[in-house]
Amino acid sequence: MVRKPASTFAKGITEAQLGAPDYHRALYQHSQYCEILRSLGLEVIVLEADPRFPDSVFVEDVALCTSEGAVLTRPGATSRRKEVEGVENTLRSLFEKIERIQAPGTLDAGDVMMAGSYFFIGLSDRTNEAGANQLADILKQYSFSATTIHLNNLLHLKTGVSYLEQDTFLVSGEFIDHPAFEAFKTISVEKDEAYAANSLWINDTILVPAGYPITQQKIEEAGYATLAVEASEFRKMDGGLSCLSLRF
Ligand code: CIR
Repeated sequence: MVRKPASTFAKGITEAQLGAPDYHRALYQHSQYCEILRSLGLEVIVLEADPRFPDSVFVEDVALCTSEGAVLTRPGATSRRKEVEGVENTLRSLFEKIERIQAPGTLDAGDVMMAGSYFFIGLSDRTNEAGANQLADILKQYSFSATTIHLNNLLHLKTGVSYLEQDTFLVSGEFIDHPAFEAFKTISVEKDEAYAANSLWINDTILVPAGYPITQQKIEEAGYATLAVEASEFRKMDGGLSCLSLRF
């Protein structure tokens, strides 16, 4: 599930200092992203843009979809809190079980990394302990395991870590040699290419943001097929490839 970029996209939250995004280029990159998902065998549900919420294209943050049920989040940024309403009806038509993170908990699902039946939940400026604990309890009811992991510098856990299936994590910055991932194989991302740490496994192909050749090559050398995907306008607003979709 994706949501089209809003005309107000450039008014969203960002610390990237890369200048304002070009809305028309963002629309184009978003439609290309959807095409790539379709070409890899996914059905794509496209929600209409909502100009009241500049960050609403980053739909990953407002819900967590699992094989057992979906969880509506309570985003940490108050300007994003009502984005949840925009996905709720569609998720209710798709999932029998829907849970919700409750105040005082906050949680952005960009902080949640699924690795099989195991979930890592990042504690960040957006996700607090109450939110993470509520999610861990819900996941345990679903018979999944969950553990929390503290973030020092990153916006979201998935800004710095991606699970590439096959017991392999792509890791950058503070997550290189992090004990949480010591039981897994890891591919490390160099500092200059940190944005590519948010790469996305889709049906055995890894989508890597375009312009990060060293990371793309490392992923290929580990035996994966890759596709480079243009995401420059989303990067300007601190979003990566995973942030643009809810996958289930
Ligand atoms: C925000 O600051 O919330 C958005 N501008 C970017 C959200 C990116 N989402 C993600 O990493 N999952």
